[in-house]
Amino acid sequence: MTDKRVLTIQDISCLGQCSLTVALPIISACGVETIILPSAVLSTHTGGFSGYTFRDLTDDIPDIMNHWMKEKQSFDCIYTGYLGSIRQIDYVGDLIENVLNEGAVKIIDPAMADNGSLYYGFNEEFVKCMAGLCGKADVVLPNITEAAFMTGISYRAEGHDEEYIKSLLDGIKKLGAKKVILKGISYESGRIGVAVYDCVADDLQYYFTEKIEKNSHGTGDCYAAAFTGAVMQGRSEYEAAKIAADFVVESIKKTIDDENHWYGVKFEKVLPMLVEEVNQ
Ligand code: PXL
Repeated sequence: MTDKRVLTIQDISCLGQCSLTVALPIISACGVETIILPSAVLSTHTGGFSGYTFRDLTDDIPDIMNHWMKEKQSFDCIYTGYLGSIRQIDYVGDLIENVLNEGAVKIIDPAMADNGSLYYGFNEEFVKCMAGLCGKADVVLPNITEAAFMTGISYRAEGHDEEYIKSLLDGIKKLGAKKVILKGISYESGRIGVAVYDCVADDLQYYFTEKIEKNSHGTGDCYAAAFTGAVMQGRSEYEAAKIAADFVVESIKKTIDDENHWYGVKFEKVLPMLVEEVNQ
């Protein structure tokens, strides 16, 4: 069996424990070769810092892709996270067409919103294009806010019920996605979970963990990276969703007592547990 290779395209936020600076170490720790395509370089992420630098690398994306094509390099999975513009979303479509092996897994994390609001710099048009990209995915990993934006269903912070969750899942299915991992579901206080929905088989499962009352940045990126690593190592989507959830909860716990560490989570401390779980 040849080893699997994942291509991930996201920004580099030099400081901030998100996007590529978490995807590369996490997927690599899972034992999976990780090819990166940096879409931009920022001094920090945009969620709470001000005055950050921003170097747009959009124009490099087609050149990088063309070089890989010339070198006959192709990949078993594409995993996309934070994308900075509609043009970048279009280029992801080109990468899907041109540098994936037959049967490659397309994992799209529509990282663009949380807690009921879009991240700085995004608008309705971007949401529409991201919804289009999600329609091409094998697995989409939205949180409740992103699912609400992409389906046009109103956002509910908590007090979810199954009817609400199923309407979001059905909306994402209608975009064309094959599987949905919907994050941030709250059916009872003190518990939070993910829905793992197979759109084709119409099969819905849940996994719940304790809810830690802390708004943490970058946890969606840690979740998607751990999920991708686990799936590439042959775990089912449900197992991968569970492994990723436990990884994120432990990462938040390792961070919660350090009030200076507000910008991300100390996922590095939990990599040994992740590696063990993925390889069990
Ligand atoms: O964690 C998502 C993310 C990634 N990259 C950048 C961000 C954010 C969220 O705010 O600002 C640059």
